[in-house]
Amino acid sequence: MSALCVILGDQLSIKMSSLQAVNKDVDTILMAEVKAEASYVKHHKTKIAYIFSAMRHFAQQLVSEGYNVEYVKYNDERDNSSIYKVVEQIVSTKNVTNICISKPAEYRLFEDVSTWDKKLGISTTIYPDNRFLATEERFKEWADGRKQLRMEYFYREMRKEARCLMDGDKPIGGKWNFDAENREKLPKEIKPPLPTMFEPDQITKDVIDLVSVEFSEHFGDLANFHYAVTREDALIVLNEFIDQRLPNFGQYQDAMVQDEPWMYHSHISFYLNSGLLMPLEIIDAAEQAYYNEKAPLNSVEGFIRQILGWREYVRGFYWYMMPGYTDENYLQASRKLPDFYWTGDTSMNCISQSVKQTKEHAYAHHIQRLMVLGNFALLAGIDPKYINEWYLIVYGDAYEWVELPNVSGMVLFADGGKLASKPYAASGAYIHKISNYCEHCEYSVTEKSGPQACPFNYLYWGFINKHADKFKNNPRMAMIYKTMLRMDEKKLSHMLEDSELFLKEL
Ligand code: FAD
Ligand code: DLZ
Ligand code: SF4
Repeated sequence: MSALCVILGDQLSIKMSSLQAVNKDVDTILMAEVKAEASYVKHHKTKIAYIFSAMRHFAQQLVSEGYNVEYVKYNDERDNSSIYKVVEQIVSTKNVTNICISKPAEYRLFEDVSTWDKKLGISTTIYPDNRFLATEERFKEWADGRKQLRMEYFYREMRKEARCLMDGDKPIGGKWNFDAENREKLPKEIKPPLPTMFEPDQITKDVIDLVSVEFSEHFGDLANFHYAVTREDALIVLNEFIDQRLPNFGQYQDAMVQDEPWMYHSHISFYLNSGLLMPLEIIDAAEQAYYNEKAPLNSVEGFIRQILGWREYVRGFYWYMMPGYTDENYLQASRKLPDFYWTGDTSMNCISQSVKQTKEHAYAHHIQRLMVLGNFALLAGIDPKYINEWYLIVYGDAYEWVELPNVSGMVLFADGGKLASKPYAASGAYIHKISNYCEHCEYSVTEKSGPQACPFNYLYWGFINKHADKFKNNPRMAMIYKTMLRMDEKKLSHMLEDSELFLKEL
């Protein structure tokens, strides 16, 4: 008996369910850099470099722990067009009696792996993906029969089950959610700390050279690659976040500042989504910081909610809705993606900042993704298929299980409200309230129409007007429609005209 255990590029944890079944004496671990995974979308160069380098480092760790590892590099001679192709070759040349793998995180690859045992004629065991706290069955049990799925209620159950920030059966502090305290602009005199950065070692340098040649056509820069590529270094990032940023995380969670990509966010999503870090250890570290009086409750609760709440919720939601969720387009948006999503060349400073930082780091923080880039796509009616592809390409933490619900559900309202109760549409005033981008912009955020007016202002009312039939009866949108009805007719028609003209020229 000898098993072939396949470890995918986002399963880089010694605790992976598939590895628990491995007998080091006889079994082989397969890891492979393959064309299909590296190019099913044209991933940001930094994302590929990160995954390949983290894979190579993890393979080294496995070898040092006594595992028998077969590692296929991108430019090896053999056919590495897909994971299946590599597995097929090994099965045909070695005495493999069965295959094991943890469930791939994306539906596309899961569907493929599900056909392996038939195609190869040997048993393939798919173990549950244990990089999450809630199983798919747990989510389904919670979701089945509910009129509405909402993160907040799922999160409360997760808090109770994980016994996290609980005082008996009540939430610590008497509330489940402290967001009301979490919406401040960053004062001018405060400068966020620099993120934790690592000098690339030889493995990373080799990979960067490979990516520069093989993926030269892909979006993004590589010059500033500074990410952790081992669990050891990812833990340094986590610890520095807990010490230096978590205390301010809540307060400035929504804030955006000119030329400050990192703010008080944790920058752990690359590591969490590829297995270098596991969710419970992060949640425990944050909770401990609260008990040790190193960070206030509004920050700790707000941060834990992102992981125990949002991350678990979107992942459960993805598997609950797939397949089919990729085709949702409730608002029938059909516009192509404007070029400035790739170049950042636009006079809208908030967009230019967010795109240029994305290009440089394969990272933008949540509010840039949601309220700038996402909000614009929603207001402008960009087709979900183009904007989903864009988000999947440009972020180093992007996998369909997390990208798709955030984009189609949270940002575009393409699912008609299955994930969120209302669209996150906002005018320039919102961006102005939480950032200093407008101070550096050619447009005027206070002007509502005319050549100097901030495009978000008239696009917002164009959007509200266009979708009145869909939203006017939504209780959370009622105020907006009342405001529109009370608006001076001339003022409204100028904004609607500007909106139409802008979209025509886009
Ligand atoms: P922090 O702000 O420090 O948050 C801590 C952690 O919480 C994150 O690392 C992440 O694991 C989790 N988290 C926070 N918000 C969410 C959320 N909405 N959904 C799931 N997990 C969350 N996150 C991804 O990991 N991959 C994506 O492809 C992705 N695409 C997004 C697309 C859009 C349109 C939006 C609005 C959000 C998206 N997010 C995505 C969620 C969020 O923006 C990122 O997780 C976050 O910016 C990563 O940076 P950070 O580690 O500094 O996060
Ligand atoms: C993202 C990615 C990339 C760029 N390359 C590889 C690869 O060469 N080999 C591999 O095993 N995994 C890679 N991955 C991660 C997979 O795409 C990921 O496992 C699936 O999308 C499931 O989440
Ligand atoms: Fe963005 Fe409008 Fe502010 Fe310019 S004025 S930065 S376009 S919100």
